[in-house]
Amino acid sequence: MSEGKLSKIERDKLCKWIGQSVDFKLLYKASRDGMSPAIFQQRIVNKGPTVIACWNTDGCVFGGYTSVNWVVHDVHQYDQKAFIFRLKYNKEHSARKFPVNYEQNAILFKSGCSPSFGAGPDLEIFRLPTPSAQTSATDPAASTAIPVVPTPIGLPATAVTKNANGVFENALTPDFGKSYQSGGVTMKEISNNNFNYEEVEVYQVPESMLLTVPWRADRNENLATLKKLIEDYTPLEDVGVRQARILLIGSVGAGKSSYFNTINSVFRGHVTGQANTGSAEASLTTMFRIYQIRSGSTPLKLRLCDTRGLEDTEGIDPGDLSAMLDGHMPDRYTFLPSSPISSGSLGYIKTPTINEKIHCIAFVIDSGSVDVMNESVLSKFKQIQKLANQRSIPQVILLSKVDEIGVEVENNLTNVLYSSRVAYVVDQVAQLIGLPRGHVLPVKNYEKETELNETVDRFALLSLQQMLRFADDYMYDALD
Ligand SMILES: Nc1nc2c(ncn2[C@@H]2O[C@H](COP(=O)(O)OP(=O)(O)OP(=O)(O)O)[C@@H](O)[C@H]2O)c(=O)[nH]1
Ligand SMILES: [Mg+2]
Repeated sequence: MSEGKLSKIERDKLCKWIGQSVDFKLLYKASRDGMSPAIFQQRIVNKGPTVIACWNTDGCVFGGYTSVNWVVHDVHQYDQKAFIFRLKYNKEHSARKFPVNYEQNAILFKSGCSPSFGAGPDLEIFRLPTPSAQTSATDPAASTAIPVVPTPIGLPATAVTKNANGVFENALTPDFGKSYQSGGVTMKEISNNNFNYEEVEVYQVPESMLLTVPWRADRNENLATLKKLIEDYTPLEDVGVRQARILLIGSVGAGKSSYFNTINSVFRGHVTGQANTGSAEASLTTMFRIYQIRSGSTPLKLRLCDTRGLEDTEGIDPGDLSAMLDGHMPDRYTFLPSSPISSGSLGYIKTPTINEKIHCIAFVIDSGSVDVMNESVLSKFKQIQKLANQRSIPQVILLSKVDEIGVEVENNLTNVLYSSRVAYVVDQVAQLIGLPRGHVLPVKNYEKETELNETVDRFALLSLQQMLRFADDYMYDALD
């Protein structure tokens, strides 16, 4: 934004109060447009969230924010996010936010009047002069772009005109604190009760999808450190687990095999596609795979277990679930329709050790499917959770395809932790599955890329490390 009088500091302050980083677009400027109900109506109605800022002749800067549309109406509009603010007092920076108290009276824009905040009104922007007050003494030459014809004496004014000094004079007596929380501050301490303006501006502040504060704090470690942490990972020695086993389970096409490929790529140093991935009606993965991952030639002390899609009719039989969790299912076991693995099946592991059991379950869920999750998949998740809880196996949600949540993430993956839409989906999926939000791990898998990307690697490693911590919890539990 280049136009407009708000400084960067002032805009940043407002963004912080609004709770999002926003793009300010100048809609109205008194010195350019004049000051009348008609022009305000023309410029600010139906423009979504707006900031109105006033500069008075004492060097006070104050105004109001609303997150809802201005509409011309006889009754107040509801807005729980509205606030009145002070940015400068007598030329000094003195920022203070006064949130709305009675949301139902947040804003009002009556026909032929000024837009106002609160039922006091707590803040009114201007007041048309009464017929007797409006004289031909106003300087018509001072008003510019939209010329205001001086009102003949005796007729109601239609505008506040500039005086010879270019100031818009207003006699206002707002009743501040009626609908907004004054916190003991008076209107005098905001504006000096001076409503003679050098400038008034209105900005459109379209809701951005980016938060100013991340919905989850990022970790400090750089990529190399995160990688090293996983390379150095060793399961709790005393329990006899050589490699932590993480089970990837979810719907057809959720990104289970792609997640393995992504982790494998990070440690191989280039994008690999060892596991078959793609889209098909039925699951592409037909076998239970217990993947080994190597960093150079050294195997990591963890394994990722890939499975067939859950909703598939030829998919995982309920009887297979407990066999998988308990370590009876061998690597490369082919899932059979309505025929669960049994002790007679080829390779069946009769007496699995704790090393062969699952130590952490990752429900792999496509971000785009959270709203429309298939009932049968959800009930299978619940079934698995029940089995997992009986065995004290920790569970997480790998929220895959996070890049598809919105353009702000698709264009720049580093926005994941700042995207309000990602935050919303994280909340939604945590509720749906019934796990704490901290157990939801957003990831973007390698799919179209041919080269490694630091941010993709970062989220993949963060998720893996979190799962290893949960796997450790399982082992500590087994030890106690
Ligand atoms: N945009 C995007 N696409 C992804 C992501 N992860 C996976 N995909 C794509 O989604 C499709 C399915 O991915 P898979 O990894 O095969 O899914 P799966 O869960 O293993 O599926 P089945 O084995 O068939 O049950 C593939 O076309 C992937 O390229 C991701 O994070 N972002
Ligand atoms: Mg697969």
